[in-house]
Amino acid sequence: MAIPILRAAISDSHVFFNSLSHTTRLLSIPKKTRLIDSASASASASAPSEINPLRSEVSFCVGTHLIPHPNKVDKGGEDAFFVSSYNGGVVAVADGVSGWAEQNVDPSLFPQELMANASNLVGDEEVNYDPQILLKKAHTATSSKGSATVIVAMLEKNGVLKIASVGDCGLRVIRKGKLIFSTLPQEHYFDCPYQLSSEVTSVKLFEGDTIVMGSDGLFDNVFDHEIVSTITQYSDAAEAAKALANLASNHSMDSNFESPYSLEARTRGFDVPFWKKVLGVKLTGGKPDDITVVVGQVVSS
Ligand SMILES: [Mn+2]
Repeated sequence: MAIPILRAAISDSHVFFNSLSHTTRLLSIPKKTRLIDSASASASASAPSEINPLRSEVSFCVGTHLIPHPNKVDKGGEDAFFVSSYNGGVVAVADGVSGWAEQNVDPSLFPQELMANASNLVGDEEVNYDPQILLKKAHTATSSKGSATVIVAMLEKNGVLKIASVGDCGLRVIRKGKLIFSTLPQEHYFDCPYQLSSEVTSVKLFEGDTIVMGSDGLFDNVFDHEIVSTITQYSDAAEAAKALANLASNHSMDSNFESPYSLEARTRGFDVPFWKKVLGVKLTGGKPDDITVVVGQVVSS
């Protein structure tokens, strides 16, 4: 049911996922049998569409692209993500916290296992199409040591997108060439003890809308206006995701680029030493990181 697109947690399949970047597109998300069960609270949302055939249903057409940190190419980096065609489509990104490497823990294992578990649990009856419950159950099922920032978005066929997020992975919604929704980065990690106090955010999407989801490697290096202009240039979701990832990668290695990251750092009082400032040196530059981009186009299904 779910199509996990993860870098491998098993070393045997490492090579398969080890390409510098990979692009996967669900050209058309296969029709799924509607989940009908008595426990489903979304039954009220799904039943009327059966009665009213004129109501259009939507789903995601998804393109993805991942570029690992230049120093972590051999292992594929510490981001993980999955895409599922369940219901209107489910997309998720997790970014492992690198600090675990100091304790001899591979920081990539936790986000990979978390995403694999989430991908397996997408259709779970108890998850009931709630991204927060999905994260909670996926976390409970994860045994790897580590922590991550994570975002999950689930599209219902009526166009309601439900988002749960911990940390600074983000999501943007673009409608008719304009940014109409943005998640706010949070200061904490998805970690033990599990805390996800934030509520699930819902956004109503319509055919023609595009979502851009990514790890901080995207949002630290690419401004929202660049995301919007890139999205409007590409009709193909996979090409759009690749273009955004490449833009983020180029900016991340450009020490002169005034990146969202460097602006934010200066806002928070981080800067080059005073004696350098006197010489006209500014804190600039992108931030090298793993870069994951998921582009979802809302199409009628
Ligand atoms: Mn990151």
